[in-house]
Amino acid sequence: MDTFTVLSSLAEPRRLRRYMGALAVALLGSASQGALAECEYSIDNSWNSGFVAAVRVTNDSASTVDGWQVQWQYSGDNRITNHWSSQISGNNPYTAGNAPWNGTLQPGQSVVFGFQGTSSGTAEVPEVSGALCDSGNSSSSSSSSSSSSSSSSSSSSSSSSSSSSSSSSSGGSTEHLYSLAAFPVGVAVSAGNESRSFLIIPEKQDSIARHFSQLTAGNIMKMSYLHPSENTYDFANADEMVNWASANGIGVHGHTFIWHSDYQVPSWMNSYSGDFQAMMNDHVSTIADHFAGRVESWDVVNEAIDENQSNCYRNSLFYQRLGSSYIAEAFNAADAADPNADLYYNDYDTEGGNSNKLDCLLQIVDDLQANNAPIDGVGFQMHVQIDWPSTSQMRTAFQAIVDRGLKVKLTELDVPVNNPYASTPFPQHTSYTPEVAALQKARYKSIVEAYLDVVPAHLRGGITVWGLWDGDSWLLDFDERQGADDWPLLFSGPANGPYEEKAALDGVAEALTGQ
Ligand code: 9MR
Repeated sequence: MDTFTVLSSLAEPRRLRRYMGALAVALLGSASQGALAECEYSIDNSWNSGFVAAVRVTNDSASTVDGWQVQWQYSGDNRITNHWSSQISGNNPYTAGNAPWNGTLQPGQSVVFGFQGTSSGTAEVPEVSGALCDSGNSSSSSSSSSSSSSSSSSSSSSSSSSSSSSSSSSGGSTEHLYSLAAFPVGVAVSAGNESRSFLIIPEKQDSIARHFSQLTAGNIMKMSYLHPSENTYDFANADEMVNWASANGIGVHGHTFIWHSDYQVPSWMNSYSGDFQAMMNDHVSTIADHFAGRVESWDVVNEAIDENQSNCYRNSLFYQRLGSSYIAEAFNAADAADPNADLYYNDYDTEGGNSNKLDCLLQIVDDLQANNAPIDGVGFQMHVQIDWPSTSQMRTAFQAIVDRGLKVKLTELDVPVNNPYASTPFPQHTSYTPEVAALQKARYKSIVEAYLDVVPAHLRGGITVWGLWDGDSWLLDFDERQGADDWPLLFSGPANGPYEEKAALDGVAEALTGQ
C-alpha cells in the first residue's frame, strides 16, 4: 500500500476534524476491527422549526464497498428540505445513496452526509437501515455489503498521480486532498446571499467535501455582514455555512473580527460616538462567543500594517480611535470569549517579497508577544504571483514566525498565471495551455514544499486556497489586473473552462506526499 492509500483510508470524515483524523483515526481504525457495522444518525443543530442532521455509514466488512444506500423514516413531522454529499429520494421514508465521488468505502472507512429539515419542535433520531447497517445484534451483518465489492480497484491509482498530469492542464488523480495532511486544508467559499453560494451549487459541495477539511467564508463573516447595526448581529447565513461544515466533518476558520477596509467597516461604526474600546471589545467577544466550539481559529485583526508609515500602523478607524493597542485588545477580547480558538494576525505581502512589510509584521508580532497578547499564529495571505516572491524569501518569512514559537497559516493562497507587475508585457498568457498549467502546478508545489520544510508539524496552522473555481476568483475583478483573464485556483470553471480538477491540485498533493 502506498502512502496515499494508507492516509486516505485512515482519514475519512468520522465527525472528527479531518486532519486530526490523519493521526487519531489510525488508532481508532485498529481498535474497531471486528466491531459492528454502523449507520449512525446524529443531530448537529436544532431550533424550534428545523434541524441539521447527518448520517455516518461505516464499512466494517473485510471487503471494499462500491456503492451504498440507506433508508430511514421519521415517525413525527420531520421533513428534509436540503441535503449534501448524497443523493436523497422519497419523502418519508427517505432513501439516500452515494454521490458519484463517495461510493467507494474501503474496509474501515466511513462516509458522512448531511441534510437540513423542518420540524415543529422535536428533531427526531430515526433508525437507519441498509445493507451495510448492522441491526445491532451479535454477529456483524456487514459482510453482506461485500456483494458489490467486485470493482474494488478504487483509490490506489492515486499514487500514480504526478508526472503525467504535468503535461496536461487537468488533474484528477488525487482522491482526497485533505487526507494527505495532518493540518487543515481549506478553501474560501461564497455563501449566504452571494450568487455563487456553494450551498446552492451541488458540484461545489461535492468538491469541497471531497478535498477540503476547513472552510473560510470569503465574505459573509466579515464585520458588516455579522454586525450590521450597533444593536443587531446577523448570524443566520454564517450559521448555515458553519452547520454545513460541521455536518460534513469540516472545520471553519473565521475571517475576520477587525478589518479597516471601507467595504467591511459597518457605517454605524465609522460614526460611533460612544466608548469605542468597549464597543470594539463587545463586537469581538459577541461574535467569538456565538461561534465558540464551532469555529476553530480566527483572523482576529486583518491588514493592520502600512509599511509606508514610520511606525508601521495603518491609519485605520481603529488606529485613529484607539492607537496601536487596539490589536492586543482585540486578541484579549477574542481569547476571553473563546479560549480554545487559535487566534491569528493576518496580512498580505508579508511573505517575503516586501521586506519592509515583513519587518513591520515582526515588529507588531514582537509587540503583541511582549504585551502577553494571546496570539497563536500569523496568517500569510499568499496572494502571490507566479514568479514573485521567491520561495527562498517565503522561507525566510515563515522561519521568522516559527522562531517566535507561533503557528504559520497560509490563509488566502492563489497563484494567477499573469503578473501585472512583471517586466514582460501583461498579460503574459491569454489561454490556459498545458505548459501554463505545468508552470502553475510547479509553483503551487514549491510553495507547499517550502511550508512543509520550514514549519514544524506542531506549528502548521494549515493551508487555505482563496476560492474554489477559477471563474470565482476575486482576482478577475481586481483593478490592477485590467480585466485580463486568469486561472489562479485548483479547479477550473464555471465560466473559465469546463469544471474540473487542475494539475495545480496534483502539485499540492505531490508536495504533501513528498513526491
Ligand atoms: O475575495 C473577497 C472579495 O470577494 C471581496 O469583495 C473583498 C472585499 O470584502 O474581499 C476579498 O477578500 C479579501 C480578504 O477578505 C482579505 N484579504 C484580501 C482578499 C482579496 O481581496
